[in-house]
Amino acid sequence: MYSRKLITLDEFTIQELRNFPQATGELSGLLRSIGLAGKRINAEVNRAGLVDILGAAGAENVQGEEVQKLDDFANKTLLDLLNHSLYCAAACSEENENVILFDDPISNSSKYVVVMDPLDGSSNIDVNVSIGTVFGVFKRISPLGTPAVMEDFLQQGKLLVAAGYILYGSSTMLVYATRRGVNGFTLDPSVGEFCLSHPNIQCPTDGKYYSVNYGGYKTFGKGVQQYLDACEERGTQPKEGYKLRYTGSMVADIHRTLLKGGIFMYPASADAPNGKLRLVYECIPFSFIMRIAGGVATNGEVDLLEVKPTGLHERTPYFLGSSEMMAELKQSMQVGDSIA
Ligand code: AHM
Ligand code: MG
Repeated sequence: MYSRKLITLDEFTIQELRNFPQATGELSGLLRSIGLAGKRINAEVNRAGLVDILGAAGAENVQGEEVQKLDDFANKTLLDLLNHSLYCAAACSEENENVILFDDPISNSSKYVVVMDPLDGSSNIDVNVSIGTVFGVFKRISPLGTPAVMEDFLQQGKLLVAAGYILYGSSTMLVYATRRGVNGFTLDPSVGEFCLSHPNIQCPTDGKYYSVNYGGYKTFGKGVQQYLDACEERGTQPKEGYKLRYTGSMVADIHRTLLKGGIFMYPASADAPNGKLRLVYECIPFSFIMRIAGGVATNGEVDLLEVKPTGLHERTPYFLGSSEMMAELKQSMQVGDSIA
C-alpha cells in the first residue's frame, strides 16, 4: 500500500479542519499565507550573503531594482500576503509605528488581526547567524464589517488563537501553536514545502541550558543575579552539567529552550527598567507557545499571558522556559529583586 511519511503544512492545516467540522478554515488560510511569506523571506535571507555582489541595501541591483534591507523586505512581504489572504483585518509590526488597517470590505469582515516581528535578531542579520519571524493571531473584539481598532491588538496573551515563529537557521522551520498543541515543520528546499517534522512539541519540565546576555549581569536585580550564580555553580559540577547558551537571536534561543528544556531571560536592568523585548509581538506570542508546550513565561512578577498591554511597542522584562527552572527562578526573585 502507498504510504506517505511527509505531511506538508497545507495538508496538516486541512487535516486539522477535517477534525473540527465547525471550523471555518479562516485560521488555516491565514497560517498558510504566513507559511508562504516565510518561504519568500527564507529565499531572500539565503541570498543575503551575496549582497556585496548583488548590491548593498539602498543601492540598485543588477536588474535596476533597489536592494531592500532584509527587515523591510520581511515586513512588506508579510503585510502584502496578509492583506491578500482574505482572513486578516489588520496587523501590527515592530517595523511600523501604527497599526496597519487593510480597510477594504473583505478585510473588514475578517475576524482576525495579526501581531508580528517580521525579522527579529537584527544584530545577527549581517553575520549569518540565525534570525526569525514571530507572529500571533488574535480574534478581534471590534465588530465585523468595520475597520479593526487599537484594542484588537492590546489583548492579553491568554486570548491568542494561535502564535508561531519561523526560524531561518541551519534549516528553516515554522513552529506554530493553537490550543490543540504545538507543531513544527521543516522546510524541504527540494520541493519548497514546510513538512511536519516535530509533531506535538512538549517543553521538557527541566533543563540544563540557561540563556541570557551575561554582559548585563551587574545591572540585573539581586534575585536574577542569585539565580544566575546558582546556574554558574551548577555549571562547575559535571553531574549537573548546566551550560550557558546565548545567540542574541531570541527566536533561536527560545527554539532551543522549547525543544531541549532550559530557561531564557531578558531581565530588567538598572538602565532599562522594562528590559528590551517587546510585549505585544515578541513576548506574548512566545509565552503562548511555551504555555501550550507545558512551559512557563513571566515578566518576573506575574504570568505573562495575564498582562494587558497598554501600547503597541511596550517593553517588558521577560523570563520563560521549563517549569522547574522557572519555579527556581521565581524563588530567587522573591528573595529580593531590587535593581543592583
Ligand atoms: P531586535 O528586535 O532589534 O532584533 O532585538 C531583539 C533581539 C532578540 O532577538 C534578542 O533576544 C535580543 O534582542 C538580544 O539583545 P542583546 O544584544 O541586548 O542581548
Ligand atoms: Mg525584534
